[in-house]
Parts: sequence; structure tokens; C-alpha cells
Amino acid sequence: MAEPIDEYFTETISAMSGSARRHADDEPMRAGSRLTARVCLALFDVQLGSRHLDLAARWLRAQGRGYYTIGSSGHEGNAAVAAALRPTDPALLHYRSGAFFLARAALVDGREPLRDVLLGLVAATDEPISGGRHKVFGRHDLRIIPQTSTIASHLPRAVGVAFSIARAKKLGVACAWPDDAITVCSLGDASVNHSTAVGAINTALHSAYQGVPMPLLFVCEDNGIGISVKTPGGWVEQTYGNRDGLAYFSADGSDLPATFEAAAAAADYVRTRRRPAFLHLRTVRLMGHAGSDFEPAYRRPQEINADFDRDPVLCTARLLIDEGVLTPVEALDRYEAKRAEVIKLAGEVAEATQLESAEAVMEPLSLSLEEAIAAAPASLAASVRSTGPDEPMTVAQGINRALDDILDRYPEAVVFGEDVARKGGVYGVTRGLLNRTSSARVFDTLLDEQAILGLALGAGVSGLLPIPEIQYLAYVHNAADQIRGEGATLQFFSNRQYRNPMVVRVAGYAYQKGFGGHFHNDNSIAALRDIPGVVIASPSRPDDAAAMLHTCAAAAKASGMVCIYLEPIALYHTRDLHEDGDEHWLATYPTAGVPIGRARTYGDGTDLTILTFANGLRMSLRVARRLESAGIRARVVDVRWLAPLPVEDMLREAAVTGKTLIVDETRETGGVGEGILAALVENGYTGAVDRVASADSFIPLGDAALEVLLSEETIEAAAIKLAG
Ligand SMILES: Cc1ncc(C[n+]2csc(CCOP(=O)(O)OP(=O)(O)O)c2C)c(N)n1
Ligand SMILES: [Mg+2]
Repeated sequence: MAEPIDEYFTETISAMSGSARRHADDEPMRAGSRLTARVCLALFDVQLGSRHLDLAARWLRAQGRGYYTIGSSGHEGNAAVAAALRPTDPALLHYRSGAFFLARAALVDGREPLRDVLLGLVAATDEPISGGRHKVFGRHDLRIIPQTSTIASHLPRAVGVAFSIARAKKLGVACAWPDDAITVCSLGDASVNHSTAVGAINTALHSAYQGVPMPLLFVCEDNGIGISVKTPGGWVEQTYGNRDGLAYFSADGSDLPATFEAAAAAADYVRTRRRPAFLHLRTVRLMGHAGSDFEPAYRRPQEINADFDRDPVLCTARLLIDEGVLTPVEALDRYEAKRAEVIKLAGEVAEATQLESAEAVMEPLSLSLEEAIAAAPASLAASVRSTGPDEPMTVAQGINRALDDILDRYPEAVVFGEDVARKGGVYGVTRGLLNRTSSARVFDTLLDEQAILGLALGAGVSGLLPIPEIQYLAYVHNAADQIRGEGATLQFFSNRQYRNPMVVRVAGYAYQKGFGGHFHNDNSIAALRDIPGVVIASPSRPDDAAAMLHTCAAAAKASGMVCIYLEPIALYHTRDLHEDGDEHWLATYPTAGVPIGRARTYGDGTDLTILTFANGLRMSLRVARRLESAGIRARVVDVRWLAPLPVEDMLREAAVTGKTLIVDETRETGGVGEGILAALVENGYTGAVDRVASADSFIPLGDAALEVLLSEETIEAAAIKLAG
């Protein structure tokens, strides 16, 4: 179907008469403008390319070949933003950034960006960034980090990237971006209201307020609408036009010289001051939200048509004609030549191969896991600087010492979160690290989990090894999308060209004595366990805690893995196992890392196998001692890794006794035990099996918590029933 905007361009330009003016190539397009005729023509070519890609996307869709029709039409002014930046400035882009992408590609090399975008539309394996996994704007050599479609979710990472430029330099570690780079991120006008955007802008301002370099340019492409919901007129300007610490620049995004001017001024400001700025471009949205969107259902025809005159492609053509750079015929010729070029390419890619097996789709995930598994340090000797006597330690001490060693071993490692530095953590786990390193490497952040994880995401992709802390498991949920939608997806959607190394320490689980309630005793990790491409470590013993943290750091470093490291709060300072003073919960510092996906077995009983983890391990070991007096000899297996589960070890240990009890302190529904049970059954375990877990409840305050948490009594009763 012919698009009205396509016809309108042709009719309008055909009706124009040429200008008597003649413009020299190096002459500015407008008095005082830095945009020369030569550059304007080059950007016009990019705008044409972007427009015809949008038209081709619909053509491919109509043929049943294309899978994506969200376009950039009306936003082609962002070509001038790319032109005002350096191609080495890291960019995290809104999905209407076709012209930015093409303009940056034109600055870098002779590859075929039009073809790249088309390959994305048809989900072709040859597409250079995602390899057929998604239509994204990204390319490694263009420093464009691909984004998924969650609105504004890329902004916290953008803050982290901007932060890391100076921080990496300060630490003397290699950074993915030049010292004088600035970071650019773009978003829509509806997206500026998203808490993720609001939080990221706040974080940038909060950092800059303290004098932390924050070379970050926010570009809001304001077309006045988000799908069908109008943004109140003037809202973006009122909200961000006058914020202390945030320089505001604005332009008509349909006016290429004006957009270039504003973008260049904003970029200069950010680059020289190392402070954040907000570039507000007023745009139009042409051809609806996406190909499937029926715009007349919510906008009057007059409104839709009124935007046609603000079409940036048309506006640039008019300018070039008025200034005598092109004649109307030349402008139309260029328009049609670009159409022919794009349609020809679209025809060529229409039959391109797509990913044809689950293995192929999942290859970035499986390769990074393989590398992560291989990364466990065989010896910790080289990395251990704590030369103190090898005294038995608690879990908290084990983690503390491992962090100390990791900071020593990896100069790019940084440890941060709420209260981690000055105070040394709510439970003292990070105590002393600040004094032993520096405030550049161990630092307190603002109170925003989204910002903390965003900082980690940006740091990881920039060359640092971030070890953020989330103060309590419950608060992961405030920011889970930063792990789920951003961290875990990056290797997948960039076919491993961008990596996301990070070790997220999370204090969690229940059973704290004298302190508690739901938020401090959360026992659900369901939101983490199903995320592809994430490793979840759950140590219980001090030596494992240290060894597994080393493994996570090595895995993050080697394979860019997102590792979640769950710390059992209630065991942080535990010393004893069976009796007061026995000190059986202490252990000496490990000598090797623990491989990902390998369990640890305690005892060699042949009557019963208990599969468990975290607090469940300590409870199970205590129960096992009591079972002995009842004549039941159990072996207790700490699965240690909740993703991937140590299936091989679990099966072997379960098969030895043929009677397996799964002891799961997380919830009955969605808990880890479900996964363990399924893994046993699906992999051929044929013995008896039972499962005990905590109730499907939130955790109340005080002793009432014990009513819903899994108890030793429950474990013992189930064990006797199964093995007796
Ligand atoms: C977190 C989230 N919620 C909802 C959506 C669905 N969605 C996709 S685009 C969009 C509107 C965005 O509008 P705006 O930010 O103005 O960008 P525009 O499309 O106008 O360029 C919505 C609601 C999403 N992608 N992410
Ligand atoms: Mg919008």
C-alpha cells in the first residue's frame, strides 16, 4: 500500500521551483550555522536511507518476509546528532534511530549499514550485531550498544558507561571508550516518564552534583505521543528545561541545521565540562507507531496530515532546494535512487537464512556458560594477598577476604552499593575494604537498586569488573529488569560482541534472629532463577563462600557472565553447627575455586540423600546427626549453584540411596525445590523422592516467621517418613 507520506514528498518537491542561489560545498547552510552544504547533503542521503528502510520494512512485512516495522520516520533529524558526535562516543539508542545509525556508519567505514538494518528486519543470521536474534540498532565497531525494547531500560547503563570513562582512567585500566568520549542515550517523550529514566537522570545529576565526571548526553526525541497517548504539551520542557545541574538544549528536530547546532552545542558542553546535558528535539511521528498500528483510531486525520509538512526528509530537501544545493529534480532523483537501492537490497536479503535450531539461537548463552565453567581458578594461591594466619573464618569473613583478594587480583574490580564503603556493609561484610584499597574502587552509591545495577552494567561493558551489592534480596525486585532485560540479554542480542561481566552480591534468605520481617528475610529467588544466561551462586559454608566468589569473579571476567551471588545473612556470623562452641561452621580459606555447577557432599550415608543449599544445609546437617541416633544414615548434598543446577552430582548422589529428600528454604511454589525435583525426574532418577519447603507466605516479623519457614522438625519428620 502506498504510504501517504511517500506520495506527499514527491508531490511537494515536484511542485517546487529551483532557486537561483548557488551554494559552495563548504559554505554553511545558514548564516552562523556549522552545517556545510557538503555535510547537509551527506546527512540528507542518510535521512533518505532511513526513510526508505522504513518503507522497505513494510514491504517486507507485506511479503511475509520481515518481522519488524517500528520505524524512524519523523525522527530522521537524529542523523545530525550522530554528526555532532564522534564515532567513538558510546551510544545507547532509542528504536527510532535509523538515521543516527546510518550517519555514524558513514563516518566509520564503507560497510553497508542499509543492508545491516534490512538483515535485522528479516532476522537473518548474517545480521552483524545480533546474528538474527533481534532487530536492534547496534554495532561493535560503531560503539553502538544494542538495546532491547523495554522503554528507558538502557538509561541506567548509560549512566554507568558515562561514569566508567573517567573511573577506568583513574584506575589505570583499559577502557572501551577514549578518555574524552561522551556517552549518548536517546529516548522518547513518553519514556521520559518511566521510573527508569527518571532514576537514571537523577543518578547522573546526583553524581555530577558531587563532582563525579558524568559526560552523558540525554537526547529526548519528542514526537508528542507514546503509541496512542499524548504527552501533555510542554511537559518535557517544563520537567527538564530548568533542572539544576542538567544543561538543556532544544531544537526543531525537522530542521537539520538547527538540530546540528543544538546537538553540537550540547556535545561540546558535555565533552568539555564532563557534566550531563539534555537535548530536547521536537519531532513528528510519521506512519504511526509501527506497521500494525492503525493511527486514525486515535488521531484525527487533520492532526496526522499536519505532521507531513514537518517531515524531516522533506524539510531537508526543501532547504537544499531553497539554497540552490539541489534542484527539485535532483532531490527527487536522489529520493528515487535511494528507494531503488534499498528495495534491491531488501529483495536480496528477503530469503536470507534465519537461525534454524535451538542450539543456534542459544549459542551465545551456551558459549558463555562453557567459558564461565572453565574459568574456576584451579589455585587461589596467586590471588591471595591476605597473608594473615590461616585461621578458621565465618562466612562473612570468607566473603570479606575473597573480596579483598579479588580487588587485588583484578585492578579493574570495583565494589559498590548502599553502605558498603564507610560502614562496611549492614553486616560488616565489606568492612575494611575501603581502607585497604581506595574510594575509587570501594564506594557507596545512592539509594536506588536500579541505579546500582545500571552502574554495574555500564562499568562491565566499559572494561571494569563490577561487584555491586544489593542490600537485601527483596530489593532485587525493585530493579530486576536491569538484570533480566539488560544484563542477561546483552550477550544474546549482540552475539557476544558486547559482554556484561558482573558479580551481583545479594544478602538474602531468612532465619535472621531478632531482626526480620518480609523485606529482610525474603526467601524467593524465583525472579532470578529462570533468567537465561545468569549464574546463581548460593554458598553456605565459609570456604565455599570465598571459593565461589573467586569463581564468579573469574567467570565474569573470562566470559562476561552475569553472576548473582546470594549470601545467607543468617549464616554470616555463625560459628557453630551442632553445639554451642563446637565451631563447626568455621572453615579455613580455600585453596581453589569451586567449579560452577558442582555440588558438595557431606557424609557417606546410604539410607537417605538430602539435596539442599544455604540455611537448608546447616539445618540438614543438624538433622542428619539426629537421624543417626534413629538408625538412619544420610548424606547431605549442598547443591551450591542454583543456576545451573549441578544435575550430574545430584543424580549420582540421589541414586546411591534411592531415597531423596529435597530441603528447600525458598517457597513451595516457584522455589528452587521444584527445579531440583524436575531435574531428578527428567534425568532418569527412579527412586523415592519428597520435598519440603517454606510456605507460600511472606515472612512476618518476630517468632511468627518460624511458622512459615521450613524448620528442622519438618525436615526430620519428612526424612524419617522417607527413610524409615
Ligand atoms: C517498560 C515498557 N513498557 C511498555 C512498553 C511498550 N511500549 C513500546 S513503545 C511505547 C511508547 C513509547 O513512546 P515514546 O517514549 O514517546 O517513544 P516513541 O515511540 O513515540 O518514539 C510503549 C508504551 C515498553 N516497550 N516498555
Ligand atoms: Mg513519543
